[in-house]
Amino acid sequence: LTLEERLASYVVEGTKEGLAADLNEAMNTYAPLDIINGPLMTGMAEVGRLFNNNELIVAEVLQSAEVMKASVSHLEPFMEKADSAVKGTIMLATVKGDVHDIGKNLVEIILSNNGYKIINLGIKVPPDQIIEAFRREKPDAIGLSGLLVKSAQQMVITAQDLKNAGIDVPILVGGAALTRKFTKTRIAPEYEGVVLYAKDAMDGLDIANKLSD
Ligand code: B1M
Repeated sequence: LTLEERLASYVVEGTKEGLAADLNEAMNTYAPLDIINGPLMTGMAEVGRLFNNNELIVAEVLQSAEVMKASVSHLEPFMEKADSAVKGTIMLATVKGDVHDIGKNLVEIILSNNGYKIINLGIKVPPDQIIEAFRREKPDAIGLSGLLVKSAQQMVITAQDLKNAGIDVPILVGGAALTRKFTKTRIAPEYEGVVLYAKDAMDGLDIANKLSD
């Protein structure tokens, strides 16, 4: 197997044996984030495909998730960090009913490495908890992540509840449950603030930077 194939296969097989050495080798050629977005995500897409075909069970997918998390932790110290003043505070949450957090945590790493203070509320976060934390922390924007189809609907509910609570800061939405079609009109036409879709963590950073300019 090539190095790229081996990296993808750690995720698919859910094994960490040899992972650290191969990640180190990959860093001779690739930037840390490109290793995640490239071979590791290829592996995760394959895990999704196998899971969908009932060829993997939840316990096995959890092991794949562990490999992905371990890889991100291993690569994190080598990621570029902007030495800038705090550009703003962003609150992140995986929406109610959804436990997927690898993507959200990657967004946290990228944003915090690039000058944002992040308040990560975790997973399965109901709207009232987001509202409560918003009042306490007063972030400049709220980021919602969701990977399940029903999470897209949960974002609509969350945005409505935020509006009803008088909140109007920008909302950033992302996660595999969404596509470019999830614009403000689709998610929260009546929300007073902007609602923007980010396809990945770097896109999320670009949007945050545009908002803070
Ligand atoms: Co789940 N799962 N899972 N799962 N899981 C999916 C999402 C699924 C597509 C797999 C499949 O069937 N093909 C499917 C959803 C089907 C659907 O709704 N259409 C699914 C299912 C069904 C389920 C369960 C219901 C299974 C069950 O119990 N029967 C269950 C759900 C439990 C729940 O949430 N209530 C479940 C559970 C799990 C595990 C716990 C085993 C594990 C998650 C572990 C964890 O996160 N701690 C897991 C995993 C790992 C996956 C897949 C295989 C991989 C997800 C992942 O981590 N990708 C996933 C299939 C897939 O996506 N290919 C699948 C890597 C991650 C880096 O990407 O999160 O997309 P992602 O983040 C990207 C972008 O989306 C974006 O940036 C990141 C890249 O830079 N992004 C944002 C994400 N959030 C953002 C926020 C932003 C901006 C960008 O701004 C705020």
